[in-house]
Amino acid sequence: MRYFLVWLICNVQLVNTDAVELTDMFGEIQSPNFPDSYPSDADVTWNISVPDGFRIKLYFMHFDLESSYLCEYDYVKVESEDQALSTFCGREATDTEQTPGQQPILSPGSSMSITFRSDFSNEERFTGFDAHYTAVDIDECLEKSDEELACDHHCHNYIGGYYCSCRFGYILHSDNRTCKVECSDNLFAQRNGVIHSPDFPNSYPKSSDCLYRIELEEGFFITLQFEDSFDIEDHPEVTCPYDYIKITAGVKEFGPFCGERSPGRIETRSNIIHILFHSDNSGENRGWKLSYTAIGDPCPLLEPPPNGRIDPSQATYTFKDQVVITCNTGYNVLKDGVESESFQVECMKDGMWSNKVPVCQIADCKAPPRLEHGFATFSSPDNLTTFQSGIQYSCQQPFYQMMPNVSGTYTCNAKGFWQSPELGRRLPTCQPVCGKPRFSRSLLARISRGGHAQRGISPWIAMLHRNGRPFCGGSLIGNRWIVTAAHCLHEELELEDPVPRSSSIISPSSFTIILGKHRTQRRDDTEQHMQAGAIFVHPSYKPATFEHDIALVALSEEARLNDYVMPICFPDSVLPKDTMVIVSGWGKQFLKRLPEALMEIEIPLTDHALCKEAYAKLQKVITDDMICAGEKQGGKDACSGDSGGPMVTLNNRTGEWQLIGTVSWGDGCGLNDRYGVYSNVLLALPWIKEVTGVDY
Ligand code: 4AZ
Repeated sequence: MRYFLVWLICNVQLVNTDAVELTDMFGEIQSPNFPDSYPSDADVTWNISVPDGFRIKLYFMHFDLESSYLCEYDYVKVESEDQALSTFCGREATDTEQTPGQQPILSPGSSMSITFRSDFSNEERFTGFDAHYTAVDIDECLEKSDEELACDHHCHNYIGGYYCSCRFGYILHSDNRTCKVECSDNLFAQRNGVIHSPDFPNSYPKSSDCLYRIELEEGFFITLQFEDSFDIEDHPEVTCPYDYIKITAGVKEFGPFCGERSPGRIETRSNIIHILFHSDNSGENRGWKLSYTAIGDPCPLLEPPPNGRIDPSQATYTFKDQVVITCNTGYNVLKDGVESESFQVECMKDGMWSNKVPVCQIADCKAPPRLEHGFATFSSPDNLTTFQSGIQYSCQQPFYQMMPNVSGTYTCNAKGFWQSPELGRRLPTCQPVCGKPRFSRSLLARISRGGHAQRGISPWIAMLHRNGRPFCGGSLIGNRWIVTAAHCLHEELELEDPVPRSSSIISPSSFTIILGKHRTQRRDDTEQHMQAGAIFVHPSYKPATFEHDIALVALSEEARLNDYVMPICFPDSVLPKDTMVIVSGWGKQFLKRLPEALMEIEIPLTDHALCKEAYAKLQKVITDDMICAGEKQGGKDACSGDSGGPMVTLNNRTGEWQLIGTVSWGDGCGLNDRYGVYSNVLLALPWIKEVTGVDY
């Protein structure tokens, strides 16, 4: 009797009479008639299949089959992908037969087939089996030991499958398994460097094609030096079938290289090199590392020029090497007629220097600049003007002196400039010596009485000459200024005129200034005739009151200083009353006669209050810009024609004569209790210095 019965728990498809296809994720299978005894001659197969990434777990809850040697009669056979997993029969396991017991059965893949078979007879009544199955996830990450299928870096399992990912810096290859690197764009443009496989000395990435380009200027030759540590996957018989390194240098090729022997040193003689490193999808090798250098053809040895040097100093120079030629201190680089501090030459690709070595020429200060009223003398007999030569500036003695008071020694410095320890590159000036007449007063007694001055004793005095006769005096300041009285430079004016009008000032061309003058109406050998260039009247001058009766006349040419022509010095302090001063001039004498020659008197300065008082009686005001001098009893006094002339005194500290005042006015001449009135030079000094620029 042949029959069979199939229990269908869920979605069971009958393909033929003895095979059941099961595709659900879980289910139950039972022997026919279960829990009743199963029929004879039963032959049922359950084909369970679940999606990829799952396996099937089968668990028997009940098992009761006829027992037979090696399960020949009745049995349950579990297979997977044509491979028998187990065959069960009986009730309990023996040495030769197995029962499923408590142990679940796992399929290696996603399908399992279970076959139940009974023979034609059963000696007893057997209830068969009842089993459950479920689809269980495969953890591929744990199970894929096969290197071909395992993830290269990270494995991530999920229900029904897995995926691979890569470490930072790597990208997943299209095989979804290996991790490669993007390394096709490495450009090296330096003259030396180091290149190595990715991650060296750790294993290099798989499935990668790395390109390293070294591209230098034409003229360089690149040399590669591989380190001894070299490890690229190879094959005992075939040359580098998996991983390799290949070098292209222009038309030349080097490699492929693989294995553990380093290629060592490779002289490519090329300026452009491509290094290709290929790895396949398997293998764990450490890779390689190289350093490269590039040099060009050498240039001929360079000799430094005499008195010069070359930096840097090397035994050999090759393409692109640059040297700087500099000269020793005091020498300058001379190239094509142009002087400079340094000169650079470069080794070219053809092995020639870009330029010839220049010469070092000694710095030359050239002829020393001219010093007005002075001169330079050379320290060396052959008048050398080159580096470290010396010169000595001097002023025309004794009428000019050096200002500031320095040695006047200059040395030619390394930069080609005359340089002094005190003034650097600035020149001193030669200023007129003031107030030191060659002739000194020998007969003071005579002066005290008033009388003719000695020739040259007052070399600063100037005679203002107009219409054939002297009309005023003045004093030489510096070598081109005369200080005089403002009223001397006025046309005859009405005393009511409160302020000087410019039109009332006489024309500079209408009078002459005579220096070195002594005699009144006869020519002197020493005289120098000068023209006035311009007239400057004190801005506060009041013709009506003679306040600030002082003016400056610019000479149209410089005075030639000598024993008879010398400027007077400026005053430096207020003098006490009774200080003796000397007044000189060609003014009228008593009896209204002109003297034959320059006259001078020595008188004391008058107390300002006393003078004020004396003139108050006459309703005349003595202001602070006026100084009075003279003796109470009268006698010695300046007079008409002396105006503008000097009132001087000897500064005992400096030994110089100073200009204290200029003759201005007075009530009559030499009268008792009347004093001569002079314009105060010290008070006008700021204005004088500003207008003349003279400051010594
Ligand atoms: C004058 O007429 C003049 N006694 C100068 C000075 C004096 C008087 C007059 C002082 O130039």
